Amino acid sequence: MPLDCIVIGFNDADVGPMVESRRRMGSSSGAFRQMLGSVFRYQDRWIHHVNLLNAAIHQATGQDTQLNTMELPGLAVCYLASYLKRHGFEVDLVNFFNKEKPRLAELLAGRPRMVAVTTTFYVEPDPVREVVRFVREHCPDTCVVVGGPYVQTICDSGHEIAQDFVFDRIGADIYVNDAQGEAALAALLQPGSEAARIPNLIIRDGSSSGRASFTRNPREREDNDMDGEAIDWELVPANVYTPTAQMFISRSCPFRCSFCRYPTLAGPVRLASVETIERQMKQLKAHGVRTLVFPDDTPNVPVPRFKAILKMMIENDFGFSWFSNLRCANADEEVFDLLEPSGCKGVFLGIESGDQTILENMNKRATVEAYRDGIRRLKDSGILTYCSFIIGFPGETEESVQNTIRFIQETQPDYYQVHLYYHSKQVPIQEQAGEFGLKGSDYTWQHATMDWQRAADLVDEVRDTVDGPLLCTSYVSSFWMIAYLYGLGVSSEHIHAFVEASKPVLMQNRLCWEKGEDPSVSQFDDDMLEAARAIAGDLE
Ligand code: B12
Ligand code: SF4
Repeated sequence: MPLDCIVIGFNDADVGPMVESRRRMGSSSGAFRQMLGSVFRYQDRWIHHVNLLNAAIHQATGQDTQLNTMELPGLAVCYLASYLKRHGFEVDLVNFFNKEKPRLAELLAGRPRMVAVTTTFYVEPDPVREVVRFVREHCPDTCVVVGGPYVQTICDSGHEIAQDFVFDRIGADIYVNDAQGEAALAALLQPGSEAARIPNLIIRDGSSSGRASFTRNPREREDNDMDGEAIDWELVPANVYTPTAQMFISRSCPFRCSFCRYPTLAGPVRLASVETIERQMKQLKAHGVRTLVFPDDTPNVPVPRFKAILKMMIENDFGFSWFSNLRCANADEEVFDLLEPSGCKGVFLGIESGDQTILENMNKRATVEAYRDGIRRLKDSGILTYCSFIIGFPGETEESVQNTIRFIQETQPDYYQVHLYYHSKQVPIQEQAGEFGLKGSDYTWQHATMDWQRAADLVDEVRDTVDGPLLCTSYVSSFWMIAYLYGLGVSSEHIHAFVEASKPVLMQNRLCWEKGEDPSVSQFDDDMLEAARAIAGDLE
């Protein structure tokens, strides 16, 4: 019997073309400046932070480690595979496309009825296109369905003509436009199903006058049950999620930060019950998982539920080490007391600014004081603190940036990242564009008190000035890299030493940009080689 469906996870495309396309935008956009703070240049190639570690380990020991943060189990593939299997379908999954191409080719040789391609982490069509092409090459007749956040982003942002252009480029048969989409996928797989009757589908009709055309079925937001449809880890091969698993314990976010679109895209807040989470943790524990990552944006809200989860983890004595986002302004003494005993090792704090007025403009519903207390309490408990900051939000001034610098210096988190404000016209602050004199979008904007060029210079100033906390790359979050390496048995000290040794390589980007030269490191310094050797030792 052929498989009903293969679910395909992330394709980690070469970051080089994206850097170069941003470079071509030149000084008309902050996109390239932003990128210079996110990637490393090594032997004339642009690479992500974790690939810098691979390169350093190779230089230090000769080993070819191929570490990759995106190897962590993709929640979308695990969720979709579990959902479809629970609904009676024969399904297999490929978590990380790059490493599993030979196995995928074998699976495709069995002529599956359908292939579902996830798009969680893409911001451009080409990596999805590559996956679709691979599928078509190996199994031309199968129905290729693409869904997930990138499809939703395309549908949310462009005119239909622009959307059709991207869909045509990707080359799938059907797209699912929904924050969830699993019910649509299951409906499509039902014998005798009629695609035209399933909500949220965008179906390729064919091409006329050189242009592909698509039919859009009516929109109807899915609202699948967080408990009834929680991942059944028995239905996912254990090698995908050991030794480090990710767990999503809620959907959407109860806040409305004025720079963020996530709550609108994700819909109403839905929470998994503590019993469901406990059941899943028992499964994960039984299969040898030691480290957990919760990618939920606000796992600690509502606070009573979060406490109940932490107490449940302590009572079960799971012994997991775990990492997550945390809104530390929404934690009381009891939460701080429960974190360490429940196994919390590190938290990502979206602080965004050390200036109260900017926090209010952002509608963060947090005070600088609460942030200070929160970081202090976390540090007292020995929990790794990783803080993220935005420079250039509407209302930002020279003085508010100095407040942010002062905040980082005084609170001394372990790690921090700082990035240039990115303005999507779909976020709530756009409604106040007149009030703030806000014009432009993406990385090219200006408002009454700053423009992107000055903000980009100030991002550099923060990086130059801050002393103590370790600088991480912005966006391609090094926090997940830290959790991933920790899960593989690398000590916190060795990760720290590697990140510290990375800073001069990252700073090279800017020095060379200022001189109009291409940066390139080909020989690492002694600190980097020592850090790489230590990590290689931990991995053995
Ligand atoms: C954790 C996370 C990360 C981690 C990933 C760690 C890992 N290895 O998994 C890190 C920090 C590394 C990361 C990096 C990036 N991330 Co990120 N990340 C997230 C986060 C918080 C959670 C993702 C997740 O696991 N969700 C849980 C799963 C279950 O949800 P899901 O993937 O949406 O899948 C559901 C549905 O969409 C659907 N579905 C998914 N695929 C398909 C396919 C089909 C056919 C169907 C029918 C349905 C379907 O099924 C699932 C169940 O309902 C999201 C925000 C969020 N809250 O979701 C951002 C998010 C996915 N990231 C985003 C971005 C932009 C990035 C970066 C590109 C940032 C950057 N500029 O570099 C990088 C990309 C990585 C790379 N190397 O290039 C964007 C994506 C926007 C988009 N695609 O349009 C998001 C949505 C945040 C945002 N609002 O901007 N990220
Ligand atoms: S930034 Fe985080 S807390 Fe704020 S609305 Fe977005 S997801 Fe919620």
